[in-house]
Amino acid sequence: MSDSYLPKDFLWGFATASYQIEGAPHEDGRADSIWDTFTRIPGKIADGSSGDVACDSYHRTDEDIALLKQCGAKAYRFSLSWSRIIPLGGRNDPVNEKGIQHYVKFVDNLREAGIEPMITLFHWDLPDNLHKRYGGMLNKEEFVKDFENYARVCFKAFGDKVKLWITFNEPWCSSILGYSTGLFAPGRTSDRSKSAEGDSSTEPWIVGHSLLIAHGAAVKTYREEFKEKDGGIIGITLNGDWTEPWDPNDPADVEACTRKIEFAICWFGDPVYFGKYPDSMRKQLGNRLPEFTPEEVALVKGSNDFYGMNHYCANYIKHKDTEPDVNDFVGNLEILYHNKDGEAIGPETQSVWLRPHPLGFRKLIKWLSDRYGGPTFYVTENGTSLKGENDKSLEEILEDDFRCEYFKGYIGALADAHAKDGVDVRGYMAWSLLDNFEWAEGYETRFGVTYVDYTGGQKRHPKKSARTIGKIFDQYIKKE
Ligand code: PNW
Repeated sequence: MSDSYLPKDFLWGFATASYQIEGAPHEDGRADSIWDTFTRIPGKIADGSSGDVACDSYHRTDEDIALLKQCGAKAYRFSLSWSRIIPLGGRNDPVNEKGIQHYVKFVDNLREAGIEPMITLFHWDLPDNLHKRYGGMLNKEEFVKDFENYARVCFKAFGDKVKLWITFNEPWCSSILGYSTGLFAPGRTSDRSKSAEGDSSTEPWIVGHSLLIAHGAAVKTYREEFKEKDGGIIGITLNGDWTEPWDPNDPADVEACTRKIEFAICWFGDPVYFGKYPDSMRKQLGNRLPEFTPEEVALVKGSNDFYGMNHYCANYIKHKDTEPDVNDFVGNLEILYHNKDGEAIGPETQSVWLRPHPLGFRKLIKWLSDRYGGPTFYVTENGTSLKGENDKSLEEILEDDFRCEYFKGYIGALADAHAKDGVDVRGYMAWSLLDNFEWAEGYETRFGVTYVDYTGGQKRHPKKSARTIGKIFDQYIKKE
């Protein structure tokens, strides 16, 4: 048994996102989000599916809460569908009372079950109308005002019951996957160069900037109008992998490791903690990376009450000697799954990008803690898919030892980071409570601790990992 531990009031549970689980896209006044329209474009989703039904969680809130209780979860992180709350999205558009009531009831039921709600305001499902009306996240002036208005509507409706708020989930994904590779909605790529579609050499950086300013504006609103009365905390959730050098004896690879983290995480982390973009990004991107005005610095710098950390895996990094491509967004380097000696960073999973490497979790959270002056962390996502899980029999799927081992490794690494490295971490949400709509991969990739039978009426079957996570936390959380 390890002598590491997690603090007494440690809050652990599971995470999901509205578009990935809810279904019911046209019920009670909800309008399209960019993911509804994106999934209708042939070829965008691996299995041609959409979130139209997903886990049917819109109709099964009681079942989902029962699952959380069964697992022993103390908290649940979920996102609100902006399109249910303000279907047309904008500050002058009507608020949909039915959408609000759905979530009020859900939050009440969670709390009655003794489960602490953690709300993400934006997990990628922008009201489609805002994208069509003015270009959505590309249009900073309009987007910031509309997001701030939406956030205020949510704080007003749920602020007395919800104490943990996240503005944006993984702005890197919205910016890069939505506006550079085009793998995610709204799917702008400009086929990697300038065209009528857009300009992937500038758009992702503009979108990232809009998201940061919108985050800052929503936090300001919360602090000025709600914090004193409601007493909650608010932050942004950033994703990012740990990096190890391809050749540890090559200083250029070692340097490239830091640069990779700066491009992936510090792109958003540095503005939030320091009020500026990393020098490595400015150097490579020049004036394609927007500048912060003094007013924007004031909004964004210091805007996190806590750091929301999504983390899944690690990579090996090899520097490049060539000039960076105009569409490069990683920091002019190669991301590899094997090092110079042919050693794998971790086992394969169903997700090409995901190779588990628990020690990298400990290293990254300590690295971030050092860089940002020891902030409070909530791990807002961590989990894994499992190679070939979809092709197995139900009995085999429910014995998900690979996932159990993943959680043992990662939660142990987190306890080490806390107990041995002094990292201030207060919570952990596993991704995910349920198998769900895995974006461009459709339903073929499963991250749930609960199997969802998509052809059998969305019936839920808890896997072994659903019972294991609580036991792991039991070992680590201090009793007094
Ligand atoms: C996160 N990548 O997304 C999201 O927050 C979840 O909605 C998602 O289901 C989960 O991780 C599992 O994928 C990511 O390509 C999607 O590096 C893609 C990447 C990273 C995170």
